[in-house]
Amino acid sequence: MTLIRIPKSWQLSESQVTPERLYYNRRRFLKTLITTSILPLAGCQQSNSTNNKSSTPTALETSLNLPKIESFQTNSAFAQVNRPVTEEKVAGQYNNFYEYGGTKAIWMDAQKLPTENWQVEVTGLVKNPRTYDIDDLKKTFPLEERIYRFRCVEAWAMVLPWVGFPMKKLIEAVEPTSQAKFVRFTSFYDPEITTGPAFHFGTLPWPYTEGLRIEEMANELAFFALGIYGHDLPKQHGAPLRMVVPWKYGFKGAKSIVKIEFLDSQPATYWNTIDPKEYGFEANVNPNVPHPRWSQATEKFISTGPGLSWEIKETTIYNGYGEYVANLYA
Ligand SMILES: Nc1nc2c(c(=O)[nH]1)N[C@H]1C(S)=C(S)[C@@H](COP(=O)(O)O)O[C@H]1N2
Ligand SMILES: [Mo]
Repeated sequence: MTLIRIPKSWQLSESQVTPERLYYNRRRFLKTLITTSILPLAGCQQSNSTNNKSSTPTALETSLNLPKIESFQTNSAFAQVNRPVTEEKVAGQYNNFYEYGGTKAIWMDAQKLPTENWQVEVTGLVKNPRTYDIDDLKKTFPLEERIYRFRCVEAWAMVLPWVGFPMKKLIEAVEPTSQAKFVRFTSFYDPEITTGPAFHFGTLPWPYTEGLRIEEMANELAFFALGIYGHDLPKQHGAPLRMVVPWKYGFKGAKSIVKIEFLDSQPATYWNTIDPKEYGFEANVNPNVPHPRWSQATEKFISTGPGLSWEIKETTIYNGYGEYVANLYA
């Protein structure tokens, strides 16, 4: 088996393919992992190997091992996909979260995010504006687990088991007026804490915002995650609440949401403001629409352990979710 170390920048190297190792069943997969050692990931000096049998949790493990979510259903429509679930420690130390830096290795810096007494304001063109805290959300909306494909615009892909609730449930609760056509989602921002990548300091359109058409938000797939791998969201994944829109590129899924606004016109969003040609407002996964600087015809499916490697796979239109969303773009 060939392990490919992932270089710091995506565009640097094309890759070889690792043998396919598919585990359709997450529990079987997790069992397998226990007997398998994990190599440290490239580009992350602080990552600790789990080779040693020490019972002291590593910093990474501490950042991932959060309170279990007490009760959630497994949504049988989304109980598996035709690829293995990405190993938790791989997903948890390979992230995009520009508020904490411009590399994939931000998991440690993201621990600065203050998640206590978090509030999410839902406002704008709605009949019932409301500010929720995280407990309110957990009590108000029945939680479910959904295993979704995940595809970043940079062409890496994973499979992640989210815990949360469908966005349409929030729409039903706040009742948008007929004028509401778009929704803007705003991430936590505090220049003292979210200092971002040094090379862009002061020049980026913070706070991070994203937007959807209201019909996209009402789609069955659109999801708010409060958890992942059965427990609360780790900070690096966008604690305590993030968007998950699996037919779209990952950048459409804002992390650490503090505000949700129903609007009558299309909002300016973070990446779209930086470069609208590279990061369209719509930005659905599509093998036929290349990014101006690279093809989207294939993707790098980050393999489940041991070590960090990938397999080249063909990109699927709407990331494989066409039966749910193609009608939105007819
Ligand atoms: N607030 C905020 N949300 C964000 C980002 C970010 O930099 N800041 N990056 C986006 C991008 S480009 C991707 S691919 C995903 C990565 O999610 P993950 O690190 O949990 O896999 O988060 C998205 N949400
Ligand atoms: Mo991304």
